[in-house]
Amino acid sequence: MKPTPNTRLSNRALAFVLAGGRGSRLKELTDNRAKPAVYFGGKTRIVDFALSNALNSGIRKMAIATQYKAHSLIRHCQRGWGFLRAERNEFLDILPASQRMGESKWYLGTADAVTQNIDIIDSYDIDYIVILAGDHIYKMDYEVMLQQHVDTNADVTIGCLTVPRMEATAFGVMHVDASGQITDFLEKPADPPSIPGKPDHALASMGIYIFTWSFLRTRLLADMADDNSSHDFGHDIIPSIVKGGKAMAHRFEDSCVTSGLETEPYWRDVGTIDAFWQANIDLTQFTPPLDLYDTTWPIWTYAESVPPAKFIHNEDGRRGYAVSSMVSGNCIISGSEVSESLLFTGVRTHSYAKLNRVVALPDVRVGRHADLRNCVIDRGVQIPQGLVVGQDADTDRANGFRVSENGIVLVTKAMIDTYAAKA
Ligand code: ADQ
Ligand code: ADP
Repeated sequence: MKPTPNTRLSNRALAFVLAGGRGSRLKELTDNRAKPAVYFGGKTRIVDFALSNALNSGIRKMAIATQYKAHSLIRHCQRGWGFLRAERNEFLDILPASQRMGESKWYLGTADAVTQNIDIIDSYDIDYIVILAGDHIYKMDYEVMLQQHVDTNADVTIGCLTVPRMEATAFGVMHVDASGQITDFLEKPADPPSIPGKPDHALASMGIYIFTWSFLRTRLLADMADDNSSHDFGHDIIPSIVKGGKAMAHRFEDSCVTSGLETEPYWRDVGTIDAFWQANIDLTQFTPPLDLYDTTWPIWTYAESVPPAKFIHNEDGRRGYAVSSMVSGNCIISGSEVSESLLFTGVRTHSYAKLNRVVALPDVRVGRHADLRNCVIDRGVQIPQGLVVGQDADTDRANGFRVSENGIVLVTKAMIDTYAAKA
């Protein structure tokens, strides 16, 4: 019998992750790190979702374009993704903005981040490029989308999902015909057009694009020479292909990965403090909307080798416990109550402290008798003894903490330093 050649399209594709944006709506959480490097879900960082999706889809060649506050992102990628082996033709190439093709020091827009690396991408010898944002939480099989791209002979295939119409102002919004071809594309419209027959919903771009590399390459060179272009996929490249080429919509429902636990397709842009807090707290629910325990679609990350979480009585017999919570390795819950909270690696809570609906990033220390509710505590913050957070917004603001629109409190190291200096 004749052997069958490997026809998986993912073998001939590059995943190109855009990770250079500022993500300023996450406020002080992105003061020192890019949004894709922000922690999520107890062990992982946001960028691990796009990279894991690529790996789980069978894509072995990956590149990540970085620029803004890239240090911890680069360190994370080097440590966590170093297991890819160049000799097996698998890699994650880190591409900081560095004046390769054009004159500019920075990537001007998302398309420019690809253009400036054309020579490097050529050297990868790939047929397809899967452009991804490094800042969304979801599980998706890109092989399914690649197959659609090839089957429909599209110039570009764009991942899309249905969102409430009023939220669509933050997205590229499209109209499609019966065949799925995009007939109109508006980047972040003030008054988003709705889906025919669904007045309260719009079809939004997920910022995921698949191109045949030779096609995109030609387009990018033309775009580079266009002084009127902002060199951005959403503003320039996509609208021009919709007008003069074949742009196809790919529905997220067709390729989203579920373990069976998720009741609907899960995709989140955790771009605000409120969205970030909610998506993390949601994971502690009895039936969470996103299954992180799905062994068929693991989310890969850099994991330190640490001892297990520990729960202990204090000397007075006060119990240390956590309920409806996720507690990572190297946490010690000593004589304190933790509920509906998510604790990242290495969090320590001391006697008589109470944590309710708290997202505590790695290495947080919570002093005795502290009472924390509805808050996000940044990495390494030492909460002083007896501090109360999340009960009165005016007090929290007076203490120098940030209170979000929905009343979620953000506490960072700099804020605690200022607070401690005043006390
Ligand atoms: P936005 O998310 O607003 O809209 P953008 O700010 O361009 O678009 O960010 C997309 C991704 O590119 C992010 O991961 C960001 O970090 C990165 N990025 C931004 N500027 C960059 C640069 N100069 N160099 C490298 N990387 C950069 C986009 C689309 C919309 C779509 C939404 C979906 O434009 O049409 O609906 O994504 O979230
Ligand atoms: P409290 O929570 O009462 O303020 P501690 O922080 O001193 O008290 O911790 C109480 C217990 O936590 C210790 O007796 C020990 O069992 C455990 N513990 C604290 N730090 C460590 C550590 N680095 N490694 C292992 N166990 C520890």
